Amino acid sequence: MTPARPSPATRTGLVRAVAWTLGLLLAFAVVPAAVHPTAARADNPVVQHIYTADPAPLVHNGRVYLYTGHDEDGSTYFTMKDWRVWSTADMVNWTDHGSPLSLATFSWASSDAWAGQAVERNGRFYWYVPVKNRATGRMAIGVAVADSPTGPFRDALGRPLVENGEIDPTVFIDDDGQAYLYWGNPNLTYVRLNADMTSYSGSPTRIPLTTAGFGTRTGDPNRPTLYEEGPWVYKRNGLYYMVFAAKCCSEFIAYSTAPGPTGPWTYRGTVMPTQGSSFTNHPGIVDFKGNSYFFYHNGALPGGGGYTRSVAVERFSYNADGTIPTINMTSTGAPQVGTLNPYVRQEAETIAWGSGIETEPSGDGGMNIGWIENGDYTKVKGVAFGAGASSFTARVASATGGGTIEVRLDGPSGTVVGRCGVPNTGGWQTWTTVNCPINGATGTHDLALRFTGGSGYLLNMNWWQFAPAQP
Ligand code: FUB
Repeated sequence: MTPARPSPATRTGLVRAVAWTLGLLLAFAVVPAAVHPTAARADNPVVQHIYTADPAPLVHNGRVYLYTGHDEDGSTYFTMKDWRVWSTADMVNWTDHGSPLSLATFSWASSDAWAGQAVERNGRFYWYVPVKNRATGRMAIGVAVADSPTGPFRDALGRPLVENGEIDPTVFIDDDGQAYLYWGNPNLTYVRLNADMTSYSGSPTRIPLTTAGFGTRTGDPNRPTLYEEGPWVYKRNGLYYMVFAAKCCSEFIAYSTAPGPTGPWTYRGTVMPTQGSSFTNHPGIVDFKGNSYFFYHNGALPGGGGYTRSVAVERFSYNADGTIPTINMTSTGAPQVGTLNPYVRQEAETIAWGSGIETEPSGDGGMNIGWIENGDYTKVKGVAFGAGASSFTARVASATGGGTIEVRLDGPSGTVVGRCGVPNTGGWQTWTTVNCPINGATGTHDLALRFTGGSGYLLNMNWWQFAPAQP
């Protein structure tokens, strides 16, 4: 790292516009948070420092892992080179796990890191993704494997798992252990995966796209049903659900159900209407800590649109008969489940809302936040200080004059409860620990870490932790 840090491509425009937008959001968010400090709500979209797309959530060991694509800044096509992983324990504070899978993982892939899904089986994690096969010029489905939900992932086969020129794999493992891979646009195909999850038995089979099964599309004689792409298959109370992006364009989210994993499918209607400034959408559904969550994407961030998308989430409840209610996009998102513990180490890249920051792999372990300038901040929600905190510790680095971390309650304009100075440490990855006293942090509050100093980049942060007033 050099002292004069080049701006990453992701920084231009997006973060400044996010800061501008946040001013509007705060007008609505700050007052309710002060009145109901424990009823924290997430801000959609889930991630603010890069564009994300094609969400695929996975529940594992008390966390939701969210696998996404990554739209490049200023993109004018689905110019996607890598995938990203995020996770949360409370649905509002999301940890950035970086990019453990990219086109480079697949030596045979040339482009198009599009919509995939990761599943766990026997302690291993299998991530199915569509990419373009350099040799054939066609879209194919690759599979990567890892021993952890955050990777690193490696190409399991060194070649495509299946290839028919189509995209958007979803994987479902039935109660009897039989796994199914579904994918397709314009067709919808499935194949039975073997227990190794990297090979299959039998031939890929087309699911009949009937109007009874997938609804009626008008105006396109080549595509008589609503099915477009992005299938998401799961089972609930003995009923099989296929949620998918419908019609084009713009897409909405629809679903069908079946008595078995291979059908016959019956069209059930709309999950999410066409909304949100992106002509595509993509579903992902999980149950977590007693609630159901619907993930999708839109163009909600500044500069956002059909090729610069952002993943968002809503909580929902199934109707008594198992049907899915209509879910609308919101900017508030899902309520927080539980609180964040400030007395254990928290990653700096665990963020409910960030303004101006970027992330990068850290030489100190995990990821760190960086490219921080005067006025930038991160916010986490629902921090349970209890009887009170006495001090704040942060792991920091700076190749310049450093800056100050303002520790604020309730938001970036909220009460300052502490200030921590950060010196020049000799490099952006030369890490030291700073500590400062805290006064007035009691109860449960949102917490903002606001960075101040001169011009240019101030500091990097890897983690932070408070000490309780009475341990
Ligand atoms: O993100 C690239 C493509 O756009 C996905 O594969 C489709 O589902 C659509 O979201």
